[in-house]
Formats: sequence, structure tokens, C-alpha cells
Amino acid sequence: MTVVRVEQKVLNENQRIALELSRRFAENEILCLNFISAPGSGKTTLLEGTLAAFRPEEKIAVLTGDLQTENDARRLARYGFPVQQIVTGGVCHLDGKMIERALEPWPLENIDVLFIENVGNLVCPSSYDLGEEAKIVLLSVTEGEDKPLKYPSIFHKAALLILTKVDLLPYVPFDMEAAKANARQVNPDIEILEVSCATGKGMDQWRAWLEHRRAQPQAHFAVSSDSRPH
Ligand SMILES: Nc1nc2c(ncn2[C@@H]2O[C@H](COP(=O)(O)OP(=O)(O)O)[C@@H](O)[C@H]2O)c(=O)[nH]1
Ligand SMILES: [Mg+2]
Repeated sequence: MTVVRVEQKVLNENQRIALELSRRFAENEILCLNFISAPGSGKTTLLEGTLAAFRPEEKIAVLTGDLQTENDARRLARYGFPVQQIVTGGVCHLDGKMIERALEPWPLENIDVLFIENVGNLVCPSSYDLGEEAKIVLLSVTEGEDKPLKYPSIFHKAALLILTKVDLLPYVPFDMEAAKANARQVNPDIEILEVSCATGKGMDQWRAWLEHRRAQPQAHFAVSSDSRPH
């Protein structure tokens, strides 16, 4: 019982910080997107493909979280936009405090789109809002179509599901229609895209989704009411 109470308190404190972050994002007209998936689903690769398509003068910034190493930040920094690695030192998710601290050196008026690559984990990051406009969940075709049912929380909260590595479909027994039906079972409103960074399939649709979201006025972030300790 004590453990549950402590975790709830940590989450409430995180929600307070997330609301403040979201207020600052809205004030500075920043579109902030929080990418969540299991390790290896293709978050960094998708972000690399995404950054490569922006003009150099665009105001894009990236925060990327990992338990250890700065590998992802090194990969992403090649595209010329500001990138910062958040090494959590073993913590399985990013939280609002980490984002606040990472943003300190960056003038927010110089950012139009902030991508956050969360720590590779399908469970913990879904409980920690970061003030983002939307969560995006990635599921690669090598992971199995049952994952939305096994890990419903993130599929429930995400605005967009990106099914990645679709170039591998001929080689793996992945039922695409079942995967989509499972995702819609936990979240009837979820948008779904199929993407391969290897072949470029679906990248135009992904960019169109992004530009559409950029064109929308930033809705003030609503703290999820069903945040629960994991
Ligand atoms: N075949 C294939 N492999 C991919 C694709 N996207 C990523 N990968 C590979 O999947 C592995 C993990 O990708 P990464 O972007 O590091 O995943 P992350 O841990 O979610 O950031 C790497 O070896 C990538 O080259 C894809 O579209 N097709
Ligand atoms: Mg990565």
C-alpha cells in the first residue's frame, strides 16, 4: 500500500510539471511529439528520416532518452538540428523534470517542433506525460500483432500508431489487419500509418500527418486522468 501511495504522489508531481511544460509549449507555439515504443522498433531511424527531409532553416529540436549511451543523439545530430541525449541512468521512462532540465539551455522561441524519443519501453513511458501535444506509438512488424492488447495503456493514449518495418512483411508472420483491429479495440480514435524507413514506403503519409498537426493551433494539453502507477 505504501509503495502505491508514493508512486501516485510522484505521478501527481509529474502531471503538475507536464501541465507547466504544455503551457510553455502552447505559449511558444511549439508542436511537441512524444515517441514511445519497445527498444528497436525504429524510433531513431524514423526520426533520422524525418529530420533529413526538413529544410536547414526550420526550427526543429530533438530530445532522446536512453538508459545508457549517447548513441542515438550522435545519430540524430548529423542532420544539423539541436539534439540532446537524456541519459536516465537506469530509469525506464522520461519524466517532466528531465524535459524541463534539458530545455533550460534552449530558447523556446527558436523551436517550432520538438521531437521527444522516449526510453525504449512499451509500459512505463505511457504513465509520464511530458507536456506533449500527442504521443506516437511505434510497433514494428517483428513484434507481433497482439501487442496493443498486451500493452493497452500506450495504445489507448497515443494519437497515432506507426506500424514500422513493413518491408519485412514478406518474411514475418504478422497479421496487419489484426494488428490494426487490436489497436482500434483499445483506442477507436487512433490514427494508423504503415511505414518502412528501409524503402521509404509510407514516409510521405507520415510527413503529411506531421504537417497537418503543425498547421493546427496547439490545443492546450489535457493531463490524462487515468495515469496510474505502473
Ligand atoms: N528492415 C528494417 N529495419 C529497420 C527499419 N527501421 C529501423 N530498422 C532497424 O531496426 C533497428 C532498430 O532501429 P532503431 O531506430 O535504433 O530503434 P529504436 O530503438 O526504436 O530507436 C536498427 O537496426 C534499424 O536499422 C525499417 O523500416 N526496416
Ligand atoms: Mg533509439
